[in-house]
Amino acid sequence: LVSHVKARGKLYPGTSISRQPVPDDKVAWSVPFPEYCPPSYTTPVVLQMPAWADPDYSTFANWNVTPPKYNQLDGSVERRSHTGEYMVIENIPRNPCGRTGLLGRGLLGKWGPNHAADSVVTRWKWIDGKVAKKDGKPVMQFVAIQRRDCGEWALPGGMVDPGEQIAATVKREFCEEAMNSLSLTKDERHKLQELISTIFQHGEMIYKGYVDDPRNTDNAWMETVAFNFHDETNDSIGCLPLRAGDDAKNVAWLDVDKEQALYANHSMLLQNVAHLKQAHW
Ligand code: RP5
Ligand code: MG
Ligand code: MG
Repeated sequence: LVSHVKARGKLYPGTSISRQPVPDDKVAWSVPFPEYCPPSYTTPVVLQMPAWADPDYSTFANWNVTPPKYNQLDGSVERRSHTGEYMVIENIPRNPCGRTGLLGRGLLGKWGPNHAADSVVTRWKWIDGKVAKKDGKPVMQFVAIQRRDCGEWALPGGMVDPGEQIAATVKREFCEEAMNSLSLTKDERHKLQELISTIFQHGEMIYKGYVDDPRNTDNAWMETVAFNFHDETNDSIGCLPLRAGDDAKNVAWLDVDKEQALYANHSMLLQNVAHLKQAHW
């Protein structure tokens, strides 16, 4: 596993809580770190136990709550990790990527892996009837959304609902965030879903695993499966009418380039796509 960096950011997102600093060489659990005594934080929303969150069975009020079935498919909730079996110590899972400087679940609802799916929707960049080139390589563009929570540009993506097929999550989240499907009438949404289903038929999985998400903690973390949907001729995906919606405040075609700052480890996902298509990076 690649060491996480954004999951060790000083301030926990949306709070004034500071993580205990974890130096690069102390991230791995196997390295002794006797001074390690991080603060604990779980957002009040999660503690109120909405449908998407696990109980906080570590408190006295919930002492008799049975812990989730870790490393298993727990009813319709996927608690297995893409990274393999994770450690569970006294019913609390341990981040497979190492220390983050914070205990608890932070903003995440589930103990252990919180599963998401992302889409990398791409086309070639055309200028005056030709594909633009940089350093001799064709330049790609991808659909980016600007996240409402932190203002960073990111891939369209979101949480897998219990029992939901990942392919369905990818399409649903793209429609919600990049096409504002939630504001459409039922009929319009149906039409859009049909269109998206044909256009998104041939996706290529380009990543499956841990996400270096700023919301991660020692006991809860993001994982994703990401698919690339590429429009070779700029006549299907390439001309979809984009409109930001739900947790996205902006949507745009951005150039695929290593200088483009993106949320979490989304830049690494794009790098995979650029490599696959032998495009400029
Ligand atoms: C990232 O958070 C994933 O890669 C995905 O893009 C996103 C899912 O969370 P929300 O967009 O629902 O906040 O870790
Ligand atoms: Mg969403
Ligand atoms: Mg999202």
